[in-house]
Amino acid sequence: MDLTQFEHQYEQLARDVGAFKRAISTKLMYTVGKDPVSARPEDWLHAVSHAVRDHLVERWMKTTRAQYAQDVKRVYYLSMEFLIGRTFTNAVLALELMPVIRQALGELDVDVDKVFDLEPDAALGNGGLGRLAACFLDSMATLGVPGFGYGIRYDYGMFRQTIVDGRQVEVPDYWLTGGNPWEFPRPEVQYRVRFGGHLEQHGDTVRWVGTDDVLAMAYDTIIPGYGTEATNTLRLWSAKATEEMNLRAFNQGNYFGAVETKNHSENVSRVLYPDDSTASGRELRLRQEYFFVSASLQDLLRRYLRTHTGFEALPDKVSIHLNDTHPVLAIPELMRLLVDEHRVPWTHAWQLCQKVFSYTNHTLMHEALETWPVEMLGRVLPRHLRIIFDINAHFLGGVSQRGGGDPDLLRRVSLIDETGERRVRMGYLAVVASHSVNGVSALHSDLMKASIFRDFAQLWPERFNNKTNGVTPRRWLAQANPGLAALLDQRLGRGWRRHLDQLEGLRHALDLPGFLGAVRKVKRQNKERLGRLVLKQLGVDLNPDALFDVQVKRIHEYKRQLLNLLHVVTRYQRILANPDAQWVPRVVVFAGKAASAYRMAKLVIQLTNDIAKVINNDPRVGGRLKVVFIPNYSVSLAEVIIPAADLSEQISTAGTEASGTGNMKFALNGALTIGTLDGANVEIREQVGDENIFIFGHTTPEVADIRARGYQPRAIYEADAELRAVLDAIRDGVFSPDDPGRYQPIFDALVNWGDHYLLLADYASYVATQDRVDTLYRNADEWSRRSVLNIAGMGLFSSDRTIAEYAHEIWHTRPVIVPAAAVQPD
Ligand code: B1N
Repeated sequence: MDLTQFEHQYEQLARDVGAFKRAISTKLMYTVGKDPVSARPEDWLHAVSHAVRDHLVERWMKTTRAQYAQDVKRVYYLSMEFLIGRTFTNAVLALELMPVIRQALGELDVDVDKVFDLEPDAALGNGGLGRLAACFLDSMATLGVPGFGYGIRYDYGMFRQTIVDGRQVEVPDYWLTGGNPWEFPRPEVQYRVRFGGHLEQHGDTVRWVGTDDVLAMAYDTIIPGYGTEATNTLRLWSAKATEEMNLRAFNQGNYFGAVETKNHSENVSRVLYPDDSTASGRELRLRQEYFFVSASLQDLLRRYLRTHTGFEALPDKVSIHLNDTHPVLAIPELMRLLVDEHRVPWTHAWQLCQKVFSYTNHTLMHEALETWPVEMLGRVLPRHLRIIFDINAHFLGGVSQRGGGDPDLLRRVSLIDETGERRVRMGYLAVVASHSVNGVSALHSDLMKASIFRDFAQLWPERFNNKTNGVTPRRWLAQANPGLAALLDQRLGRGWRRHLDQLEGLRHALDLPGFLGAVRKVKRQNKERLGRLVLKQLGVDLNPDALFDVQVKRIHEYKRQLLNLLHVVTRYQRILANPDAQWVPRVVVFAGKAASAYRMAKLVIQLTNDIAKVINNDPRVGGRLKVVFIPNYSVSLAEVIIPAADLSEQISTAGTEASGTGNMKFALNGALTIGTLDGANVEIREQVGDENIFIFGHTTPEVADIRARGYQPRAIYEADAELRAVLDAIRDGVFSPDDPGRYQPIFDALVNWGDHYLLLADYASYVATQDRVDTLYRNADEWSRRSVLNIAGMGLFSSDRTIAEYAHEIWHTRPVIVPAAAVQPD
């Protein structure tokens, strides 16, 4: 008798489980070197990771072979940051192996969830920019785009944030302690990267000599695609001292000196700069940027030259994407390699550059726009400075030929800022050398053309375009929110993982009996999951029926966590003034890191913790308001926090947040947004409908107008009694009785020093909108309906859509065709 399909599947599962049990046990013994009786959970994690990795390796090799056979155009995504987070669950889901792995580990008597939770995050990034790069890798693989990530293998990733007496204390993140089962060291792939030295001119040719060198060694990580065999590579560079550096010093008999020099040269890949949207301006950072860019370009040229002679075909086979200005030294480096090493004539080399490079801008914040002192660049990279001067002369020559009668134009667009200490403007260099310059949301791309690149947008309007950011639904829905994913699978089938616009289908489910209740139940379970974490970490008990109001992101003045706190204190004072009213219970959740040198951001963290302490322990509040600051925000923490949110706080001053991607993750998980018309919030509103999002505050032109007219925050403070009471309480030490003057600087920043981000101007509108939030939350069905309409509208914000746009409109790449899997023999 024929077996039914179900029985077939069951038999297959049993076979797979058996095979994985054997594979895991083998890895435990022969790769990890542990006896099952003494293996720690960490050992099991390594064993099962290696077992899963083997499956990816087969796909990886197949993809690489197909890429060569089809001579595809490759995209190189150069980024100082890749904020990957954990890999294990992601890999298992990509292989559709979760049930098999769970059962196999269960049968081996391993506590599955405990083991999953042991994996350290790969935190090789700061925030949105680094996480975007990670989502892009996932989407490139999923779409079969032949994409390579190139970056730095930092020994220390983003610092671990601890909170001591309410204050942020940074702890180093040595994430490689337990070994990294996902990386493949490639000691055979090493390039020499040169620093310092001087130039010698020989007729027409320039020689760069007398340099201090360091080696860049490759480490590869497999990037699996979802629902495809296509698999890509993230190649990260680690610094190693050169042989001659070792020998020279050792031979002089100075053993310790030798080790010191070696350490010094290897410092270049030691640690991630913990700055988000602020410039760092340190020489080591410049060296890091050049280090990974030089190794990457040598590597990709070598790969190209393996199958091509001459550089004629380079633009048809290679696209190099610059993730912000951090990798912009790739431009003079490509010129150097082509002109100095491969003897390509300058003009031809420059044409190649312009066809190969494209650039994404991620911020308009003046302090984050990279410039390097001419003096420093000339010392660290003399050849590159000379090339930049030559590019500038060639470019300015062209501009003056076009005329236009603006005598100031040349000074304004010059790659060298001559006001004060001479500096190289890296953003301008990127624009001049690229065929495409894009912003990351519609609003940001418009503002970019009107502000920082205004003159260039007039010179070359065709170069500028928008690519609104997106997030990968695999990690941010399937992995982070298995409850919601299961519900979507029931209603819509499994296709949304690759075709997120299928979420539109939820509109038809709104009136199905029980559907809104089921959505609510999932949300409640996610809130309970977060509640358990908060209880364990902070000892604070959260009521899962309360409205979970969440702001998690880097701490920065422009993101206005402080405005959120002004509302929290307002609510606190209202509860005290009117204790018998029917308050909608709220839990206000904060998380996020402050750059280690950013005083004001650190003070905001301390204020949050001080406010939390007072409110959570005030018996008069009676649990109707709770405030928590969850330490050490990270990708893996975000995966727990975001699915538990009812309300998503996206409240930056209009015109300051380039896009935001947290805003998309929250809405995708059914949170309603309270936000300004900033970044991608504008497009989120268009997708979900004005009725289903809480928009407040001044718009970008209004902000400009207020500033132009001479903004007077003190007048607002004096006119609004409720706001005044809040600010006075903060100033007078209500939340810092042990140190009453602690928050005077915050009061001053808002009331006396100009309130640069217009918190006071948006306060009344924000608080009134929070009242509307309460009103809606009282109507559970209506809230859930709008929550579903948010999910339904998020199709556009898949990073698959974003990457498809980059691939078609900027890179002009086609997917690699990976031959379908051969039928597995029994
Ligand atoms: O890039 C994200 C956007 O969604 C955010 O709005 C934007 O703030 C973020 C210097 C940055 N812009 N600039 C940075 C990061 C590190 C650093 O050292 C600047 N990050 C962003 C993705 O587009």
